[in-house]
Amino acid sequence: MINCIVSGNWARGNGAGVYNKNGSSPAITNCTFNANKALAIDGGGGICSETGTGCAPTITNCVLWKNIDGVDSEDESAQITGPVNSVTYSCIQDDDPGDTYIPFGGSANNNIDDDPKFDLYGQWDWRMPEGDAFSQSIIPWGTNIYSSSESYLHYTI
Ligand SMILES: [Ca+2]
Ligand SMILES: [Ca+2]
Repeated sequence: MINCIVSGNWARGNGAGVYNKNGSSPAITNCTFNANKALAIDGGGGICSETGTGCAPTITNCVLWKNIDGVDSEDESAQITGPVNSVTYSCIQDDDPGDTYIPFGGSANNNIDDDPKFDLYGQWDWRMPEGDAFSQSIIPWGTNIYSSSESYLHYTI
């Protein structure tokens, strides 16, 4: 799954954006998950992977922001829950964005938890401010075969 925006989905249970079951272990790269809602508590509004069946997604260079689970929770488990292979070069919202705790290995995995500051949030536009240090900090220039400096200067996808 490459260069996708996943937004505005709703699930009665787990995994509103992506729900991995039965060992599904996709590579999810250059994707933005925003405003997906799973009603289950800690149900992974953005990405949920079933426990105990070998699911292990590899999540790279993704933004997971303002996904919701349970009763309007926007914590870490609302963004990604369940087993993963790895989460790297990504922005993941948690209870305290911008503090020293950063989900999924933090800075050692090149993850951040800062507000991506979508330019026109709520207007189906996920661009980030031009030249913002944020976008440059999570996008691995020169090592990401799916991106070019031209198209990724302004877009998270
Ligand atoms: Ca939660
Ligand atoms: Ca934090």
